[in-house]
Amino acid sequence: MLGKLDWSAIPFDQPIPLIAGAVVLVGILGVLAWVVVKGHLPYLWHEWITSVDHKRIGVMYILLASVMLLRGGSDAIMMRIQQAVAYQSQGYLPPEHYNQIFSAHGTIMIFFVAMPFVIGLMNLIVPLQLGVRDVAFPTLNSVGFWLTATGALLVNLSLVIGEFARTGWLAFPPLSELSYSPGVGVDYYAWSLQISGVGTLVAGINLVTTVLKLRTKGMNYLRMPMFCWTTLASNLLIVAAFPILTATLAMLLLDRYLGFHFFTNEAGGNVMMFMNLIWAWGHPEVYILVLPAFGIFSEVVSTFSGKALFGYRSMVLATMAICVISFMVWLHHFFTMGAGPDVNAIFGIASMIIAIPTGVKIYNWLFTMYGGRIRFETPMLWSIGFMVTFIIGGLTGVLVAVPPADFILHNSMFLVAHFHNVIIGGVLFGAFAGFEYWFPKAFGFRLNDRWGKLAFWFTFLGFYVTFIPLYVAGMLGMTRRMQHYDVAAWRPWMLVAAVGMAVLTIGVICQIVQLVVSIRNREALRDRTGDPWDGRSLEWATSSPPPVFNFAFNPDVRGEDAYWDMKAHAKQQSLDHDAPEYHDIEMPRNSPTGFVCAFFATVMGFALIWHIWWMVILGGIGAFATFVVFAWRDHDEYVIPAEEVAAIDRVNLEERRSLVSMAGTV
Ligand code: HEM
Ligand SMILES: [Cu+2]
Repeated sequence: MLGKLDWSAIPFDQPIPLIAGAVVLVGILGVLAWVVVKGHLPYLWHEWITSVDHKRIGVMYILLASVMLLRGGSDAIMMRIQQAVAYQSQGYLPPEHYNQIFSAHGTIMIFFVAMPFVIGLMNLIVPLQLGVRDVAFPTLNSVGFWLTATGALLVNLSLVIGEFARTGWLAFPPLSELSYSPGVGVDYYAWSLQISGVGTLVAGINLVTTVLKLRTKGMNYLRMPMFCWTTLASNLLIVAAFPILTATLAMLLLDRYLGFHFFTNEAGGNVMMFMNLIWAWGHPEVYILVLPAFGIFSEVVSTFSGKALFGYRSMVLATMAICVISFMVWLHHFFTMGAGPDVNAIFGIASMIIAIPTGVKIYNWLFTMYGGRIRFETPMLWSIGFMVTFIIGGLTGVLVAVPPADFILHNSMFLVAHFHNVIIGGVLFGAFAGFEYWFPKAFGFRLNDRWGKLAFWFTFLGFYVTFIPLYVAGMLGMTRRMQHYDVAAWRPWMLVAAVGMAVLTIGVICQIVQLVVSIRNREALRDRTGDPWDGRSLEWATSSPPPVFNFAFNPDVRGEDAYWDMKAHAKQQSLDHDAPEYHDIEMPRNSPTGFVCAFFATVMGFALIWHIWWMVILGGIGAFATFVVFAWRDHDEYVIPAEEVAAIDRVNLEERRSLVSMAGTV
């Protein structure tokens, strides 16, 4: 009846996950009870859960990412403590538990922190920058988000029911095959990623279509803000790469569930096939994450330098070059696995070539700053911190892309330092910069900048104190994923790294404090202009937060300089229009499709993990039926009458006009 599920699935003998699980459960129940008692449930349901508004969905993505950052972060803290104390001792974590932690940490950080963070920011901002009302497929957008949430939920469920994979974040066979991992850990891993992967693919298709098809009048490709370009590049990579991940995981699952032999060592299976496939997805994946961050830095650097982006066209070219080349270097992840010197050399050189367009970007940012009037606001600090940090990460990348060097550094702590260097210093700093920069757009008030700056400095310093020692330990021969060790020379570096982790944690706490303090002082921090940073692209041309329909009129972009002119023009247009003629606006209706569909996907995923076949069928039918019902609906849009649009827009214009004339600028 319940497949493999019985009481032994709950780890009664392990206090750490049990206590953590209990705390989280009490927390969730507490929030839920508060929501119900205060009567917020209808509001949440109508305004958020069923919302198909790209801005709301973007915010929910970012919320999911932030919560998961705390989860993935606590795993990181546990690992750093373990490696600090596990010198000539077992440490405080049993080995199999440690293995689960590093696997869950990597999986969560990539799939449920970095991905939803950048997808959330793209969702929130790109339609605004393009001057349009929504993404191409609003309901699908909601489905995409909720499927991502399903994946996150399943991963966290493994904390208390069953176990998580002990195979690392990419679940290499043969370790992930049934004979070496007979438990449900790998199944949790694979089904969570299958389900959230579908969500990501859907989001990717949506954003590609939005950028290609839905630009406002006059917004031709070479007038799009840089963030829209990097969004396009990143989502093209999603559309091309995620099906590979889906297929690879499907094959692994066939091996595990039905005794196929795609990747086994016997019966004709081939492990190298897995390596090729997973990295054909995995290498583009790191650019899926970092390209949107590049876009954010471009926007932030030009806004806070008070100058148009230097070398806009070369930036576009560099972005698309990275997009293409990143698909041709996957083999550098297994130089050591016997492809031979010729193949290694080709892929080594191809990998290093990516440094060229990346360098172009760095120079363009520097030249944008050069001669500008730089304002060191928090988003700008993250951007400058990024430039310094990312150069180090890129250089160490070029180093490991030299095959002979990689034979020494592969799977060492040096590698761990490299990819954290680029992912934290690139993607996470970018996410934070975007968060600080666009927060006032999403919520109508700024974040407290004292706490923001403190958060930056602690995170920045903490990052270096944590990861520079890992480079050293790697060069001293320490391999990755060690539960304990006996080499005295590594010990001091592990201790320093643990101290660094503490500093990093203070940075994260500052950010939480910043959020709390800012929400409490939101009246004082209120921004009525809609343009608190003197921005250069269209998202600043509407009020903050924007009305559901974003723009009362589709902005008309004219002129060659797609940035400053465009905004000045857009502002002028919306401010000077004396008696504009408003029209009815049709907007997509809210829909529970995404949420209901994700509910059934969760049921189905859980049932698949535990081999509860009747429940699998039930979940599958439920999800399918949801789509059928959705496809059959009669009313998919509602009309906002012209008078209502006019009323909303007049209030916004009044606010903006009075403030603009007060400031004496346009
Ligand atoms: C010039 C740019 C870069 C070069 C030449 C480069 C090169 C490499 C190479 C050769 C490896 C494999 C090393 C080994 O397994 O021994 C590697 C690993 C890795 N890189 Fe990079 N990299 C670059 C930029 C980036 C960026 C921008 C990111 C992320 C946003 C990134 C994320 C990673 C990750 C996550 C791994 C480790 C995967 C694993 O084995 O778990 N790299 N890099
Ligand atoms: Cu790579």
